[in-house]
Amino acid sequence: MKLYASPASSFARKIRVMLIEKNVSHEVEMVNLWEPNELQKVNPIGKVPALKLDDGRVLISSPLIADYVDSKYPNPRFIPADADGRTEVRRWEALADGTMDAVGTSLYEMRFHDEAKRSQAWLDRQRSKIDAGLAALERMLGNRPWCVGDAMSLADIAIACHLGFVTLRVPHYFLQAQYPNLARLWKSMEARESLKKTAPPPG
Ligand SMILES: N[C@@H](CCC(=O)N[C@@H](CS)C(=O)NCC(=O)O)C(=O)O
Repeated sequence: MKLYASPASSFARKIRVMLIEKNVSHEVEMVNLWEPNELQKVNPIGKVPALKLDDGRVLISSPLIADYVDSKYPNPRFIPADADGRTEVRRWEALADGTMDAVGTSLYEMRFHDEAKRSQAWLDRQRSKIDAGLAALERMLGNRPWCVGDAMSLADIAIACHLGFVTLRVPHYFLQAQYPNLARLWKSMEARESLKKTAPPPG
């Protein structure tokens, strides 16, 4: 099983963290997304993460890959087996991923357009999604230690990975005093070995 990832991708980091936490043997191929690379041979849309299975099939999109990893290696489970628990974890993950999509969309606008050509209206639109997404997650978490139930789930993993990226690349989007509940969760998650081993590189 080979995971295509990039060092900074928080979507790929979700899967890397799961595999480490579950102690599943795997290979990681780090791809430079901005140079010609092998990724398009396995994923036509050229995004990480992509997981090449031993039978040659390739899974793309972190929620699908997370689903595969969690059902194939259920010890420990990060997505509950029961329908309600599963939906709840997926609900959090969708909001965390969607908020991160808006971060990525903003960064691509800044990367591919000189300042004069950037659409401020587009950036403002994305920023309002980011602010609203973080505010909703902050409210949902309240003072509980975990997003769902009484143990770590994919919801906590997704939030920690995305906040790690935001804190490094656009720290002014996530002012910790503004989001104390998320900051507490993020700090406790960052102390785990799996998060330490997958930290995005600075810069
Ligand atoms: N919804 C996808 C998002 C994946 C994604 O946006 N990956 C980014 C890196 S964080 C990527 O590969 N971007 C390269 C590109 O868009 O060309 C998932 O959950 O896997």
